Amino acid sequence: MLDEFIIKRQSEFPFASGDLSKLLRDISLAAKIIHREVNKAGLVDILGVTDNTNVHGETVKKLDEFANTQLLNALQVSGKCCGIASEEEEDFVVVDNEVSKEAKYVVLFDPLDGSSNIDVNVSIGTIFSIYRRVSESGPCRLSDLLQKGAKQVAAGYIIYGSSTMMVYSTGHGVNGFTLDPSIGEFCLSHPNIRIPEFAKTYSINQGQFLLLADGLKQYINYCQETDAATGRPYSMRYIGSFVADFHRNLINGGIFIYPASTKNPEGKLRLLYECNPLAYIAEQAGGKATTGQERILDIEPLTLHQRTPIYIGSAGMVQQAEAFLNPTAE
Ligand code: P6P
Repeated sequence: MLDEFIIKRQSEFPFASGDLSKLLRDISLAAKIIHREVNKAGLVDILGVTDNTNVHGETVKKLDEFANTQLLNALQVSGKCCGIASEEEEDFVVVDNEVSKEAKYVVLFDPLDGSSNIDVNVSIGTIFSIYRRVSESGPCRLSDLLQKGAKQVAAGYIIYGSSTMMVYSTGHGVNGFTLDPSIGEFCLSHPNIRIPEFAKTYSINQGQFLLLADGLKQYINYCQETDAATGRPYSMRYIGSFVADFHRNLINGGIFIYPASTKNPEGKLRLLYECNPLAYIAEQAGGKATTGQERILDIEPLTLHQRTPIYIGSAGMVQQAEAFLNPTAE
């Protein structure tokens, strides 16, 4: 069970206070509540849209709002988190109740990634990222949240699909837990996940092909050429839900690309609460995650909701794509 696993892992680190363990358990509890609503969406009035738009001008789906509220509530009473950033919140949230204001962790999350797929029953996910605060004490500051991904102390996601799985790392490998609804527990189902160095799946929104840089067009053409020795043509798989596309590649191998384009000059996905946590998981599983030029986890963030291009998945495939993007690189 997830709780036992967290406590066992904590015991392996004599200086662990148990705060991170409790934070992970609080997130997993919020995930179980979100799971319950996601899995009855359509039966109750939780599909569809609210009257609200978020900081990005996107219409907020009812389930987005529900998931955001569940995670905010869980973290505000956790006592282990002093600050929060969410895709659904324009500014960061200072958690300054008596038990939390001196807490040593901050959490950033996308409460329900892939929300455009909610109403058509396609897998969606919650993504989270945890840092130790950098400010000494007092209310959480923006600088506590604007840390580069390499400083994460834990990160993970919950995918609400054919089953609900929680996949996370605290820097010592990646483990996957599948929710058994009959007992309401996450059970260890995928110990020590490793991503294959190469595979035969690439994942990109092919509809944007004409908007892409020449090097990336050449890489996509390379994926489509016939070459028995390298198993090409690869298969193109694109769910349109980052967590689902990433999870498939984590388990089977593959590369996911959301690039810069003339439509999205900075890419579309968010650095702090989408790309950093999944880049952390990818690297912990032996994979790679870059912007096509720079390691995702090395990017120094400037704003909470900044975007970044991302090439993530099997290390060998990311390197292959980079060679097409940077033909003159040594
Ligand atoms: P496009 C979902 O809306 C999302 O944020 C990610 O989960 C997904 O990978 C991406 O956008 C899909 O974007 O432009 O291909 O529809």
